[in-house]
Amino acid sequence: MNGKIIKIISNLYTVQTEDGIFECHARGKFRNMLLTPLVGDYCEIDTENKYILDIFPRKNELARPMIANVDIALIVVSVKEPDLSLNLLDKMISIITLQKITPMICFTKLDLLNKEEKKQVNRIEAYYKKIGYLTITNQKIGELTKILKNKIVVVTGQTGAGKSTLLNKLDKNLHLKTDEISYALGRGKHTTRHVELFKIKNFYIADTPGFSSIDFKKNTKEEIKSSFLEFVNETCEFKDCMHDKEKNCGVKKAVEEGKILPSRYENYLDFIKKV
Ligand SMILES: Nc1nc2c(ncn2[C@@H]2O[C@H](COP(=O)(O)OP(=O)(O)OP(=O)(O)O)[C@@H](O)[C@H]2O)c(=O)[nH]1
Ligand SMILES: [Mg+2]
Ligand SMILES: [Zn+2]
Repeated sequence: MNGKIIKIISNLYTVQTEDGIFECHARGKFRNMLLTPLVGDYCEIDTENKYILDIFPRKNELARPMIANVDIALIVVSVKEPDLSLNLLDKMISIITLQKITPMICFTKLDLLNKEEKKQVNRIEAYYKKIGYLTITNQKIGELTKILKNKIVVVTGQTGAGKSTLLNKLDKNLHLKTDEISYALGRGKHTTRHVELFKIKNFYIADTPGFSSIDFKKNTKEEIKSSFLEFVNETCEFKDCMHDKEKNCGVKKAVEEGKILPSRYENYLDFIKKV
């Protein structure tokens, strides 16, 4: 029978199939093949002896958290407490894009803003939507549920952004712990926290511990350039233009004309200077 691994605790694999849930062990063959079954893996199981027999090829795999076959990474971004950081948002979008996973942005805590600040956030959201990203706020749970239909979703974002709160809103029965500031310290205490895909309605979703900062790993300047969706449409004099010091750069022109959000361009320059 075929199924999906939804939870792993030490060497016990929880597999969801059409006929319900099976707790399975993996065969030694996976150790020999240097293949570690991951949460999100599609597999074939022996339901009688409760063994995983085979793992099907993955479309992608994420290292943090360890999870395979992710359709959407839902980036949870608070607009206050912690304050909105477009630098962190743009970095997460790029990192996720470069892992061949579709990013989606979910703004939270808009209720903490005054009218003027809210308008500003709406303008920012409209920009990201216009250039082609999926965006939502945590006040639109019905709409979010529709977008996530049949998807495997990983929730990611800064500590305290409201990830667990969002999952609890999506499913009233989850009762995930919220406000655990201790994750920010990350000193071993939570490092063994297991990954689990929760089945909510018709989609699967994994909560993850937040972080205070993240960084590009092994990515080149060119890759980072390619992950800025809206830059690709602009024409520059030089085909390999890095949109930095070059003359006749279409991206810089688009920034000056107000077509590209200045923070997107500044963050891009910041990222390529640091790799
Ligand atoms: N006002 C307001 N508070 C919120 C909102 N969403 C979450 N919070 C609060 O923000 C705090 C942090 O929320 P969590 O859901 O624990 O945040 P998290 O992203 O899971 O944090 P970590 O697990 O530490 O990474 C909690 O006190 C929540 O009640 C929101 O939309 N508005
Ligand atoms: Mg949390
Ligand atoms: Zn250019």
